[in-house]
Amino acid sequence: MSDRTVGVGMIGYAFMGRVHSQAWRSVAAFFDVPVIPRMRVISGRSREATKAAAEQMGWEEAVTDWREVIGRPDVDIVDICTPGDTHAEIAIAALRAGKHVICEKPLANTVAEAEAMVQAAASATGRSMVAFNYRRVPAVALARDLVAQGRLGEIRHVRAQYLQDWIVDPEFPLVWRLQKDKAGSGALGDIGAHIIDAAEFISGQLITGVSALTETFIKERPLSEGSSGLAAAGGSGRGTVTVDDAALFTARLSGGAVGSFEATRFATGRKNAMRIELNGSLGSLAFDFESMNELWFSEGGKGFERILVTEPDHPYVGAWWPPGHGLGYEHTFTHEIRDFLEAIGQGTDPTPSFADGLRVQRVLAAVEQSAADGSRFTTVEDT
Ligand code: 4PW
Repeated sequence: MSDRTVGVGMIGYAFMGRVHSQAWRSVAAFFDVPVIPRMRVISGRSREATKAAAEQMGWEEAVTDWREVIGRPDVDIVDICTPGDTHAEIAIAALRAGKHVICEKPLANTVAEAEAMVQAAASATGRSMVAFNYRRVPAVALARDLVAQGRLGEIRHVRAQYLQDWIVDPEFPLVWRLQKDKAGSGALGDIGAHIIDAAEFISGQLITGVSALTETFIKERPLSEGSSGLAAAGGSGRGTVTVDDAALFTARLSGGAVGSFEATRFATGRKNAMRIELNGSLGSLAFDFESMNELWFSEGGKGFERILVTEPDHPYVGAWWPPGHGLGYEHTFTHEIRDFLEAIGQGTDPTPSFADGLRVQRVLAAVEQSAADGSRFTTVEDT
């Protein structure tokens, strides 16, 4: 076996586990990565279901205790795809065991947990990364490049929305994403975290303070009997929704820009509209994930024009198909794993780091605090 092989163990195998598995499976077939992942083992609570998932997704073994994954000498990388309430415990244990760790977003359910994860990462030999996959949409990476090149000039406005509608039906069950003890928050942490990260990533500015409001439209839902992806079946009995359905806030950013942010699962007809627009003194750009191969760009006083982000010299694109053939949601995870393996191979720290994850967590906390205080402007800790 090649000495470039690294063993991977994944905790959790649902929606994010499936898409991460696809990335682990395909990355070395398309990118020239310095280390080659071997999909050793996954862990989940039900023996039968985990075994079936392992077979279907290409993992060699299945276990029912995540500690077993972390204890294995043939596992070098631990991939955390569980709900947020378990991230801190698993990540800290894996880092202490000398593993490299990639962890789904948001990094944790609270700022305190995220701080403990950052501390563990700082004293670890393994590398760590938080999985904000939308940074690896080619159009998003191109947007950041255009801003960094100064093509937009001084950034004045950041306008970001993440719009979904999968829980509009009041009879949609109370899945874990609607429970505060499991998910930390609702639309805010699940999808708001993505636009916070994307806004800071593209603009190069940090959110320093926010004024927010949140709303829970449907207070009670049927208990959940089973879920897959974002779909679920309801059982008998009802339970209380303990998270926000929608979160809106205005923000100030470190470079002088002002921002507006909206994260909701009640935007009927919008399925996964992760949108961001930046307006600068020289130009503007706009992106919508529902048309993820396009970036709209304006400069020289002209209106917006479309850039089809499928050229081989666009970020990540050269590894895939001929111009115009387009990429999808799953490719963003392959790109993320590619960058993670690249950093491991080169002995550098991947981004976004756990510290970047903590930053987002602090913005989420400021949003919740501001909303609880009647939208009072709230400074983001440490900016
Ligand atoms: O990270 C996000 C999820 O938790 C995703 O990219 C989309 O929104 C799909 O599910 C949720």
